[in-house]
Amino acid sequence: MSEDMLKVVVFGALNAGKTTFVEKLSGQKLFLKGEYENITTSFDFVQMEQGNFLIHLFASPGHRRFSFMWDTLATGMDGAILLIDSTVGITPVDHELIKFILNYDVPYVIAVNKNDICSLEPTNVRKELDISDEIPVINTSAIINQNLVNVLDSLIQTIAEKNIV
Ligand SMILES: Nc1nc2c(ncn2[C@@H]2O[C@H](COP(=O)(O)OP(=O)(O)OP(=O)(O)O)[C@@H](O)[C@H]2O)c(=O)[nH]1
Ligand SMILES: [Mg+2]
Repeated sequence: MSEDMLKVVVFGALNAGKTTFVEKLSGQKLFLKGEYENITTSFDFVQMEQGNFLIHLFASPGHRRFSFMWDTLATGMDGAILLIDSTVGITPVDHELIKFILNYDVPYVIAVNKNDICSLEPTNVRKELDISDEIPVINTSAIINQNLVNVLDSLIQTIAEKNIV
């Protein structure tokens, strides 16, 4: 990790809200948006400042057809955000993505998105995904920018703690 730059990647199943998350959190419209019928067919990237850090914020394509890109995006990441679509619930893809992130051994947080129309209890999410109490699980709504900055701040804090010990 360079001193003040963090690479953060948002993962999540198809349609979970990753592109919306990146745009609302950063307050930027993506300059390059590879989309076909609203499905991301490339990856999303913005650069933003948060606290003392310059964040290189990426989001992966959710469609399984583009899963070959996940490893490329994950290379060199300092932390990950797993976005879950609360209107769909926890799916096999979410289980797969947790395993994928764990394999990279980086701090991660879980955002349970679309909280404006549906919500899942964080305790149940933890139980279903079989993750420890230390992993932050935060209800978000990307569309109304609810709790997005809290997700990023929790991740930054977890990354900072990991690098102290
Ligand atoms: N109600 C609601 N809709 C949302 C929210 N976030 C995203 N959406 C909607 O969900 C749909 C998918 O959003 P995207 O941001 O394109 O999802 P994505 O995860 O980037 O999709 P892929 O990259 O194709 O996997 C769009 O219609 C968004 O407007 C949210 O928090 N609440
Ligand atoms: Mg997308």
